[in-house]
Amino acid sequence: MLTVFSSKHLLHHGSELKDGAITPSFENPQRAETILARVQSTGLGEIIGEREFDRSCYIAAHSERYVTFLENAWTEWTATGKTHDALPLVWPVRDLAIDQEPGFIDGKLGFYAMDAGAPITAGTWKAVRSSANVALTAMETIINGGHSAFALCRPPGHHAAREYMGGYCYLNNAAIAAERCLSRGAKRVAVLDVDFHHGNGTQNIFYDRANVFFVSLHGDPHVSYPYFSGFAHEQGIDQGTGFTANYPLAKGTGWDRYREALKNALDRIVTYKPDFLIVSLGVDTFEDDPISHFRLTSEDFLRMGEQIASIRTPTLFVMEGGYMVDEIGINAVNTLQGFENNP
Ligand code: SP5
Ligand code: ZN
Repeated sequence: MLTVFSSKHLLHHGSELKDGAITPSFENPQRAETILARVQSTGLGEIIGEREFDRSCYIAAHSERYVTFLENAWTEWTATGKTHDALPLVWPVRDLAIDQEPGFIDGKLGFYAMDAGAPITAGTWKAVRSSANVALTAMETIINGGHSAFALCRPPGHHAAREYMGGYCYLNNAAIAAERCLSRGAKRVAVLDVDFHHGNGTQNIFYDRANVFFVSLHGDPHVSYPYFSGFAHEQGIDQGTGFTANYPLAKGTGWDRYREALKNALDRIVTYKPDFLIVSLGVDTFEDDPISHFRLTSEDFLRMGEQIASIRTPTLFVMEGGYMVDEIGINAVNTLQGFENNP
């Protein structure tokens, strides 16, 4: 399988608000480097760099003003004299002014963020852009006839909505790739999100759409981040009704229960008959992940890949979360090898 990778991800490394303290983010550069090393040591396939894409590709999935914010945020932040990471402080919840962009960076950060888990640093925009370009480059190879590809994206994307960042995510790489293949002639695309956390951003972007079927398996939001989305009753709206499917799974879910939910999700995707499948590949479902509570083993990721391959659809894997750095490479590449091994 072809891998697309950009070392520009190294430009992004920051902190997050976690358990009441600002600490180094779990989402660190070592993650992508470990996955890359595993791609190399297993001989998964060719590794290529990313191409440049026009900003209009990002605006297909995000608002223009949000992309402008991401482009300028670090400059606006440092113009106030600060040199440390930018994190939001105040949010427009419920009865507050939710539609009016503030004129000052401190307000903008809260306006365009769902949490204090997506720091803006000096290199963030360059890395974020390269991550989206990695997904677009990999998507392009599939549009041009490839059966599968791996976009080794960092930072991840699935918590990023049309107009906000959060959960280590800024641009939604999977959503940007989905919009790209639709604009290149695809009629229907399915996004299967297997990250431990609900892909609230991808759901937000496609919630009222029938040409993107979004399916997510994740920790039950009653007890797991992002807490405010991913419930089973969220199934889409207007024309998109029935084209979002959520499988919240209990704390401690292991392979037996996971496999059943995945089978059900894949059956629904087959019925939808997508031209392309995009897998938001988070491996934070691993038993030793430091911020999650499913119980998948490294072996289980092989089976997950095999199961995904069984639907015989051109597939783009987009890297999302996974924080057990020692094992993240094995688990991500096991999924890809499982996919390739399924005859
Ligand atoms: C892409 C992705 O996987 N983003 C995840 C963002 C999760 N951020 C909040 C995590 C809070 C976990 N708190 C549990 C701490 C256990 N010590
Ligand atoms: Zn996650």
